[in-house]
Amino acid sequence: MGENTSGRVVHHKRESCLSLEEFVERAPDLTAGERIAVREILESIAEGGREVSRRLALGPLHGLTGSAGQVNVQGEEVQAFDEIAQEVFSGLLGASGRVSVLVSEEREKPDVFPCPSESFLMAMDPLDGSSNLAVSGPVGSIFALYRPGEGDDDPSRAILRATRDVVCAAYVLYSVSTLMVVAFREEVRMYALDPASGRFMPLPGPVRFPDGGGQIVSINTGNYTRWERGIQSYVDTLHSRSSWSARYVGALVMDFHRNLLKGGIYIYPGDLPRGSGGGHPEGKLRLLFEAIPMAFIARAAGGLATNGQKPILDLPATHIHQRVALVVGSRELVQEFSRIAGAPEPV
Ligand code: AHM
Ligand code: MG
Repeated sequence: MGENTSGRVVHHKRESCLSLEEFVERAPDLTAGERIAVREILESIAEGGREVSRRLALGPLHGLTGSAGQVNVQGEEVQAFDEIAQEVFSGLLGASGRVSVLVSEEREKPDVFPCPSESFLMAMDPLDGSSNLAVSGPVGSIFALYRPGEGDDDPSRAILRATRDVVCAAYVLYSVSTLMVVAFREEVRMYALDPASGRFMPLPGPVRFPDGGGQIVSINTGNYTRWERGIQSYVDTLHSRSSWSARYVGALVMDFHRNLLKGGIYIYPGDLPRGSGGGHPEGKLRLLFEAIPMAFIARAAGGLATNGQKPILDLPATHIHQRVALVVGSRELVQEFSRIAGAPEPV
């Protein structure tokens, strides 16, 4: 239910909407205890999303659009909001008693929290695309939830071993509206924040990439001369066509979300150093904080994700802050990319 632009309340078809609680209730392969834990974690993410959304809206009034003057473990400047979002989410997830190990793009080492009962390991990027804040552009928060393995007390090793056992992934998109998108193995659902009640209301679903795969390509072509030949060939091929659209916001959550709803592909390949620019030979994005969660959501929505060689969800994780090339989107467009770029076809 919601209000349309004329002030009239819109009723979505009840049967196509699932509350967060109902969605967790029908998620596959969870024990009764895990189901409760997952629901509480998602409620913490919703609460954090609401708080971050509220503070982002006030950002320009508080002068919070630029750099906090610190450097994070990736060697990048920390925006003030990166740190705020980190504190908001780690505070709520830590207090939930359901996340035993939390790794974050903003922290070099894992946070470890006491957990009395069923608990999960989590990786998060608390605020992705934060350079967009300087222009009030969209940003997002990204999460993946892993089932702990047996007998590994070292938190870093535990999460690296668990990355192939994603239970649930989610993102919060802060844009014209604040949306929360949640995926279990085979289904993706979407929720919109009602600022008046502070509640995330279910939208009709499930969410799937549209039939045919779409025509949108999101890639930073400013890096063209730094790419290997296969990526250049792919972009050259696009330019010889009449029917495709380039769309690139420079915030993964926004670019992915548009492509999920409209049909498209997001690509951030490795790029070689040029001149004084450092480049990202292994890719810019991080396996744990960005690639795995988006790959899991894409697969649950009928799409695919690869690093150009292997499916993202099959890659071994060797380091918490490991970077990776990312190609993610509809099945049709990722398969086409692989054919043209000369990469093995992802399955
Ligand atoms: P961040 O984690 O430092 O915010 O960087 C990740 C972001 C992605 O959201 C976005 O897709 C990409 O970096 C944009 O990079 P570029 O500006 O090099 O195109
Ligand atoms: Mg990021």
